[in-house]
Order: sequence, then structure tokens, then C-alpha cells
Amino acid sequence: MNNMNMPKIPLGEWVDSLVQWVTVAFAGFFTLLTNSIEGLLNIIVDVLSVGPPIVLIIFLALLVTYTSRWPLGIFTLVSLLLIDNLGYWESSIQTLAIVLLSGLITIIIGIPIGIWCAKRKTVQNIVTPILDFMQTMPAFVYLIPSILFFGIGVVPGIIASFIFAIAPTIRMTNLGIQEVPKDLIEAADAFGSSSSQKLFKVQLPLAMPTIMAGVNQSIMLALSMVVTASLVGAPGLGADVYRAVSQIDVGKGFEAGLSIVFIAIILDRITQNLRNPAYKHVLKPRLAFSILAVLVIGTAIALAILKGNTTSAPEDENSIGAQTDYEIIGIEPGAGLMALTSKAMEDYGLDQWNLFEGSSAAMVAELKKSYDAEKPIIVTGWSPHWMFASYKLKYLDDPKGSFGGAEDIHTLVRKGLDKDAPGAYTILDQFSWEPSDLEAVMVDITGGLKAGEAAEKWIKANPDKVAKWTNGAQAANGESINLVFVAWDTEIASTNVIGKVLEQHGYNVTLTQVEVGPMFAGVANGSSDAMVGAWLPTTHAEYFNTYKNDLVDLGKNLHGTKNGLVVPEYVDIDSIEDLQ
Ligand code: PBE
Repeated sequence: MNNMNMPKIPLGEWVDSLVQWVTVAFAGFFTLLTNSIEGLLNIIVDVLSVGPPIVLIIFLALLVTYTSRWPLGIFTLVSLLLIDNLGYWESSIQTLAIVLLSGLITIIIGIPIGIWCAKRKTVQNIVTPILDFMQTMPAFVYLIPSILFFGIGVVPGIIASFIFAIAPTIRMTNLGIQEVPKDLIEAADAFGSSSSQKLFKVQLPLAMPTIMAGVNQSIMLALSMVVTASLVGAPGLGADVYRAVSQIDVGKGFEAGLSIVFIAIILDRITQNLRNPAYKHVLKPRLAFSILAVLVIGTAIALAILKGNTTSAPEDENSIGAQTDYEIIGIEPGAGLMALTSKAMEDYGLDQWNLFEGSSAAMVAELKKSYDAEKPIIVTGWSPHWMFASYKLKYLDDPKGSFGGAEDIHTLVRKGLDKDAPGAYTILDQFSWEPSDLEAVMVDITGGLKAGEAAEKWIKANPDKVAKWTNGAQAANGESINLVFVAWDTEIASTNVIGKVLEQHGYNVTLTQVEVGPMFAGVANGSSDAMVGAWLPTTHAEYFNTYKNDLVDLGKNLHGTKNGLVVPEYVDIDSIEDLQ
């Protein structure tokens, strides 16, 4: 509702249709971009991980020593050894590669735009507000269209980091050039320099310290995006942090976070002193950086040649693994389904395969993308779920039973709720329905209804069921109830329905969306009143066992769920064994 009696401007809808149009119109371009970025990233990762970790560690320690003196060199050596020791080396390489690549793109695109801004007032007037927009729009927002354009994985993460990080480079380049003293420019003009001579011989060299300060900031901003980017499946330390949050693993969160801090310090010191290395008297920067360039490029070429020679392995291009890049598209790292899938991958010996971490929404987006293009895809799936109504899908057979059988969904409430809110306790206790009910709500939500509206619609259509839940429950008088849930389609639907029922019974209900671990912890420590999405006995066994003494299990609200690996029907396999 707005208070001027004006119809709402459909801004969101416009953006939606624009993005939809762009997704289709530029599909080819996006695929090209995705493949190039992925290719470049793979090269960087390969170069960085050539030889055992100690090679790169010593190399980086030497580089930092050269640019920023030996104490920092020793710091680099010790901190990287620690990262390796803690088991975060591979993640760190991924993160480093992502940051280096977004940094590189930032420089290649940012510096020319900065120069252009400095030369033309009009360009600056147009670019400045765009930069303001890019910098202040929450970075999460870029991820959404990025998934649609580039799929899930590392590419949308790199693009979002780049958009988020490019502003300082452009601004500082512009500033640096404009700050070059007028008399120097006049002198250059007096000697008859062309404008490119002026740029490369006078303006850029003098502006370099400012430009490098901008690049340094851009790289730091890109690094700060790694956690956000992991929400859409970017690998690396960000994914480790996200997993730790999702599972409330304080120790792992700290270890991965500390690794990010170390990398930030190292990158910061290198980029800060790149122009003016501490030991430039011992080794001329020109020579030092030529050696560096030769080493890096030489390694890349050598690796490419080696790779070219070894791809002769008889790999069947039509195998499901080759067609899907050996990737299984997963959901939130803390989800029970992810643990079950990892176990299944062990049980069936799928060591070649990768389980992608991201979110349920990203998984569904990726499924839709592949489905529309009739491309093979394997996702982690569960029922009830609307995707089975919207697409023709099948579960892969699980002869070893790794995913367990049909389960129940339980309602868990905090201790003391029976005394503090007896009416709500009764309703939550009596809450029980069928998979088909839940599915109906989910289908309405994907059909475009808001979750709350879909819930109300279902409640209106099913008065008898609701009457059974509320039977004998004391009405409330605006007391507050807080329900926690994870943004899984099933839980969005069920939590909204029970929330509306409680509201209609006089409660003031808030729904709080959190990660998996925090959902259980929140009810156990009493900061939330209840959750209706505990999948037992298998999927959430670990969380349940951790917190069961501190919460009250009101038993099942639904029976007959399923977990497993799901593929579109047009994919020509039937069993997890076919992936071996
Ligand atoms: N799910 C849906 C959750 C439980 C509800 C299967 C994605 C999980 O895997 O934890």
C-alpha cells in the first residue's frame, strides 16, 4: 500500500522483463563470455598450482620481500604455511585466482574508462552517477541476474565482483590524470608532443601512484566479494566461510576467515609497493617484473602444451560425465541433502564427480536453464517439490540406499513455549498435512503468488484441516511468535501456512529466514519459538542430535518425503550406478 492512492509503479516487473529479454537476446554472447572467463580462470589456477604448495609459497614470499621488505616476506611465508597446514591451500588458490582475474579485468576496463573520463567532461558526468549506483547497490543484487546470464558457479561471482570493484580504479585514474600539474602539460604542449605522447610520457607516469591506489582498492573490494559470490557456487575460501555459517562451525569459520585476512594483507602489500619495490636497488624493477612475466607466461604455455599432449585419453564425449562436466548441482552447503549426496558419491565411488555448493534457488535456476535448452543436468532434489509438477523429471535409482527411505518432517519448538504461548503450542502440535497439500502451496508460489498469499489461499480452501489444527487452542491477543526457516521451497511454503494460521488465531507472527545450522540453534537457544522443517530421522540427524536436549520435538507434521539425485527425463540414465 502506498499513501498517495497511486497504483504501484511496476519497476520490479520492468526489470524482470528486461533481464528476461537480455537473457534470451544475448544468450550466445553470455555463453562465449562464460567460457572465456572459465578458461582464463582455469589457466590461472593451473599456473598457481603447478608443483607442490611450497613452490608458490616461497615464490610469493620472495615477491613480497622484494616489494615490501623482508619482515613482510617472512610474514607471507609463515601465514601461507599456516594456511596450507590448516588445509585451506586449494581454497586459497581458487580465491587468489578469482581475485587476480577480477583485478585483471578491472584494470583492463577500468583504466581506459578513467582516462576517457579525465579527457572528456561529458563522459565523466555520465560515468560518475553510474559508478555511484554500482558501488552502493548491494552486491547481492548483481548476483541475481548474473545467475540467469552466466549460470551458477564461479563466473557470476567474478562478474559481480568486477562490477562491485571497478569504481575505485576508474575514479582514481580520472583523479590522478586531472591532478597532473598544468605547467607540466603546458611544457609538454610547448615541445609539440602529440596527445598520446602526453598521455603515455607525462600524464600516466605522474598519475601512476594514484592509479595504483585505485587498483589496490579494487582488489581489496574484489576479495571482500568472495563470500557473497560463494552463494551462487563460486569455490574457494568464501565457500568455506559460507559452509561454516550454514553449519554453525565456529572453528572452521575462523580458520577460513583468517586465511582470507592473510591473503588480503599479502595482496595489499604487493599492490601497494609494486611501483616502488623496497629492494629496487638490488634488482631493477624492470628486470624483476620481466622475470616474473616470463615465469608466469612460460608456465602457462608449458602447461598448455602438456595438457594438449595428454588429452589423448579415450574419453567418451557422450558419457553423462563428459556432458555435465562431472558436476552435480547441489544446494546450501549445510543442507542434509548435501551430506547425503556426499555419502552417496562415496558409496558409489564417484570420485571423478564434483558436488556444487550454492543455494536451492540457484539450483532451480540452473535446472531451468538446462531444461529449456534440453541439456543434460544432474541436481540434488527432494519431494515434495513443485519442480516435479513444472518439469518432466525423474529420480535416479539408488540401489545402495544411500539417500535413505521416505522420511517425516517434524515440528520443533523451544522449551517453555507450552507455558508462554499455550495456544500456539497446541496449534503447532496439531499441525499435520499431506505432501499433496504442501505441493499445492509450492505450485502457487512458483506460479507467481507471494508466499503469504499462497498460504492464505490454501487455508481458505482447506478449512477442515485447519480446524483440526486449531481445535481447542486458546486464542491469543497479539502475543509475538517467531518462526525460523531456511529458504527451501518446502519450508517457505509450510512456514508461511502455519504462520498465517497462527496470525489468524491472534498471534503477531514474524518469519525469519536463516541458514540450516542457525535454524536449529535458534530454536534450541530460545531466540526463536519454532520451526516446522526438521527432516527426520536421516536428513537432519546431525543437527537434531546436536540440539535435541535443548528443544521440544512435537513429532511429525508430514510423512512421505524423498531425497535423491534428479535428472530431466530426456537424460538417458536411470541409476546412480550409471554415473560410475
Ligand atoms: N531439503 C529440504 C532440506 C530439508 C528440506 C531436502 C533441501 C535438507 O536437505 O536439509
